[in-house]
Amino acid sequence: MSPRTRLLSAGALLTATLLTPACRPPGSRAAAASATSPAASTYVAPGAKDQFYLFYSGGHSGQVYVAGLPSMRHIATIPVFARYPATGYGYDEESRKMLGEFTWGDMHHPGLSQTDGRYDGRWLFVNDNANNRVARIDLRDFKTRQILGPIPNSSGTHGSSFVTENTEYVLVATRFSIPLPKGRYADPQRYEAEFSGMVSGLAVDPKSGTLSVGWQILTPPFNWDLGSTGKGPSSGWAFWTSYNSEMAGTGLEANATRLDRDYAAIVNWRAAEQAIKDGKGTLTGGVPMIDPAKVPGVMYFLPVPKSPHGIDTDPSGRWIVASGKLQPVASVFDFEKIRQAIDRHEFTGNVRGVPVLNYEALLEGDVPVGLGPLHTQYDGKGNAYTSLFVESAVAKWRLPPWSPEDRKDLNKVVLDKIPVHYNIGHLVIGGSDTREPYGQYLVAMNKLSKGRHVSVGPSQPESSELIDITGSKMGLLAEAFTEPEPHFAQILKADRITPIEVYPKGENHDADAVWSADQTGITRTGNKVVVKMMAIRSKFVPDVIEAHAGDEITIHLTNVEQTTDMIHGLGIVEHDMNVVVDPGETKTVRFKANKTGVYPFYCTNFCSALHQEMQGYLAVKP
Ligand code: RUQ
Ligand code: CUA
Repeated sequence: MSPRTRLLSAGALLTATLLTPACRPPGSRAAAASATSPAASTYVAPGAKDQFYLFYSGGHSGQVYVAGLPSMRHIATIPVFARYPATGYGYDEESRKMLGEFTWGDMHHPGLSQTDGRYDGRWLFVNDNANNRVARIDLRDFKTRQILGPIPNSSGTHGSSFVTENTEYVLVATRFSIPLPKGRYADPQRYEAEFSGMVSGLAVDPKSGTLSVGWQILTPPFNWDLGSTGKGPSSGWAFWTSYNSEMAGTGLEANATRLDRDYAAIVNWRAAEQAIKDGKGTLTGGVPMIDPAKVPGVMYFLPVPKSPHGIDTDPSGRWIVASGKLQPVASVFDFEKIRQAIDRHEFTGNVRGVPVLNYEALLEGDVPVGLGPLHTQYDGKGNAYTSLFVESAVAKWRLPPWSPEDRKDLNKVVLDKIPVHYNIGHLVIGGSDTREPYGQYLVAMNKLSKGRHVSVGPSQPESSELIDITGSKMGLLAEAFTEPEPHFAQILKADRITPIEVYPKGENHDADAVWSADQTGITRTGNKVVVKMMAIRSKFVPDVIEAHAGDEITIHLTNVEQTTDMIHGLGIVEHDMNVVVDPGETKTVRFKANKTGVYPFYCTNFCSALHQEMQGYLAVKP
């Protein structure tokens, strides 16, 4: 089939999908009957625990949500890019500083840290498409420990967070292009001439996990989309799709879908790293930047079907699968052939000095998976699973090697299809991006739920579905609300990590921590009042803070408990202040006492039978 006929049939099938069984009305008898037996396999009895963590991005809520699998129960919220009074995040000095000038973020793709191509359970990295940041969550305590950014020379970190095999880097590509350096004005009508995109290598400190911008690669103003990192034969490489190879500055809906092919970037990140070491970068916005036209070997372009979205490396690292959302196929490329073509300089031309590989020569096959293919995940047993946005389904298909028979009609490698409700975006299989996927479960993260829950008004609840992938046919097990706006997720075996539940006293190096009543106190220097306060069941010491209007008040609050789940909060009435301290933790809050009067403060986290008595006063004199 030529790309054009493919497109035509996509259009025809699109109309047909409106009538498919995927849209069977919820609550129909068939649905109710089939729901009884699978329920047992997702049932986690009281006192029993889930087998897996599901970390899913909260989109423009800016948070990471944690659910257990297979129960799909939401068990935790990890605030990252937005304040969250439930844990006091964004109120104390440390987290306020991390959040900086922004009150929200748009999180899309969480990525777990890896060692030797397997999840090591140390960190979870997440991106903020809106404010060009990437954050690191420490899985030792499930807390956000760093927010890096805004990343220089970058706009829209959508193409992240892709972690390399040994967490050398978190790789980021830009969704938007801008005139460089950042802050420079250029007429958007001069988009092609004036705007640039960027691929960034964020270096990860192997001990602390601290992120820093290592290097960048300048790109044409394509809109970079999803990506993945290599392993095995593709170790040291990374891949992104793009749309808008037309380089249209405005009216993208029409102007960025004119050409039949867009480009995927094939990036040799080890070569980029080496080029920087060899001094081939130019300092731009404080970051060494590589122009791939001047430094050969770091970047290549591979044509892929029109307006692609996902590009996913299989667990062996040999097969690279790109999906064009406007064509009903998953295109499979053999990295070994890509590598050979690169070594032999078999290019069809170049775009701005970046060599272009030969699509026809490198394509292993276009698998007719269905309509609106977005993302592909792997079970580690030779099968791939592609989400079909338009068709509201997941297609299961077989990776190469294919027999000559298969090749004659690749419909034969499509093994199964299951409807989802509705319009699936991402899907996730535990460990799909590692050498050893867990298989077992697939979670479909659906974009629209259209009446799958009791109505709560115009803002329809989001819905994700748990699918059993252990058999030859996929089986729908359960459906659950997932906080908006879910994008990608990661699944981690629960026994892979042992989070701490108390901060050991010996580890608290805060100079202002206090552990007994005699260490607490209030000192005044000019109009600065410093309070060292202790929280313990069920009191604050001291429990009266005297101040004058206009004073700057700093409270260092230590929770001296060393017992699991003994958490205290400090909320100050009419002061927009709430800090929460975990056992053994010290946090600092700072604010202006600019109102005279007496303002109660109290413990906001239920801690004991006398929790209600845990209170005090901020007494402000004129
Ligand atoms: S994108 S629905 Cu933001 Cu992850 Cu593909
Ligand atoms: Cu301390 Cu409630």
